[in-house]
Amino acid sequence: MSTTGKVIKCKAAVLWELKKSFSIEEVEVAPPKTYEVRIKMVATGICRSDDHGVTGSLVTPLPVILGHEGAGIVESIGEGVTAVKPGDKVIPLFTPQCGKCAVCKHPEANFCMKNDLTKPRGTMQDGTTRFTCKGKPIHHFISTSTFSEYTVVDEISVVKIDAAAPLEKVCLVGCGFSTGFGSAVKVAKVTPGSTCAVFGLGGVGLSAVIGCKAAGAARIIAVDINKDKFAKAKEVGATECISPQDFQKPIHEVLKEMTGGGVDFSFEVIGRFETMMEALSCCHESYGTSVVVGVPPGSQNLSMNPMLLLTGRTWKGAIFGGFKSKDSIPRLVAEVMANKFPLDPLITHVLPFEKINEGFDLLRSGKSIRTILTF
Ligand code: PAD
Ligand code: ZN
Ligand code: ZN
Repeated sequence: MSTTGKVIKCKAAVLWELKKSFSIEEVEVAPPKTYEVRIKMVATGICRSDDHGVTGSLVTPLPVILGHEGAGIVESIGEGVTAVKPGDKVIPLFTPQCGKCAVCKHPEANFCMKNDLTKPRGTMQDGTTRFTCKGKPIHHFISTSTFSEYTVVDEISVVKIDAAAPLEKVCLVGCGFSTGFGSAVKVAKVTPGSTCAVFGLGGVGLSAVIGCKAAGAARIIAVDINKDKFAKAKEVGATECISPQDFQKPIHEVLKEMTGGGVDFSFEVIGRFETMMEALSCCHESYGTSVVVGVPPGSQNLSMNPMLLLTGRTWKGAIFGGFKSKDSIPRLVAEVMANKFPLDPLITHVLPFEKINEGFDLLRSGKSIRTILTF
């Protein structure tokens, strides 16, 4: 029996309060309105940014259905939708691409002004939610909410991908892989023969390593305090792995000594002020570029000495690896399917959706890279 136009009752992981476990609840998912799309989720990754939503360091209205690294199949579409149709395989976009705003029209920029990240309302573009649980409206999370059997997104926040794409794998293109990879190839524009340092070897950091390698870096120095991550880092392209805890002196000094003055490109893929400063300081004072990828704790400031920049360093940051989401995801999915990049090493665990809390425990204990939840 068709569900088109009807409310769907299904399971979703609801976060009622900060720092609590997810509750698997029966939720009602309203049909998509004009220019909206309802998706049956097939797989979703667990990204550290979801955990930032749980701890409150990424501010988002509660109660909420988190999750933003998913892939699924269109169940139904609202009026006026032309970009996708029922049955299409799709990836929801936590950074939309409206195609009309100043950012979308800019040839390089990607952080569409219709995003729900900087001033999150936790709603659809029209300001309302499509989720209800126990009679209460439940908020959306950065226009995606993939921790639900069904979700509704705006047409500007979804893109069609290849019908043959393995969704339980390419869901990572929806965030972690593209963010890390793009930070190297698109944001830093890593050059052949260069030396890179990547701080933080989670799913996003390892994807930055993959990007550095794809761009032809000669040395890729991977930095993490959890040495269990080193084998995987080497597998995807790191040439050396170091832990700051093995040295008396600050790690930027160690890196400068290792590289004769500093690396060409550095990446902070953790989300801590200390490591952002270490990553900036370890790049060469005259020509180094450092990219902030990790999401810092909300509404706090970092003080730095501008001399670090005055001598020639470049300090940048980007959401989603600087990629325009709609334009880039279908191509990245095709490249993954052509085995251009090693995505499999990033997936350490696959769990049924109901075991979401177990998946978060694996992330918090440093035992997983990416856990994929399947529906
Ligand atoms: P993760 O938690 O899987 O990986 C973080 C890694 O950092 C782990 O391996 C830790 O052991 C390591 N680490 C922690 N503290 C230190 C330290 N002091 N020194 C060295 N290493 C340390 O996270 P992830 O890979 O899913 O995400 C990484 C960050 O990127 C996180 O802050 C997330 O919110 C952010 C992110 N940003 C975007 C974006 O668009 N900019 C997208 C997705 C994720
Ligand atoms: Zn993410
Ligand atoms: Zn836009």
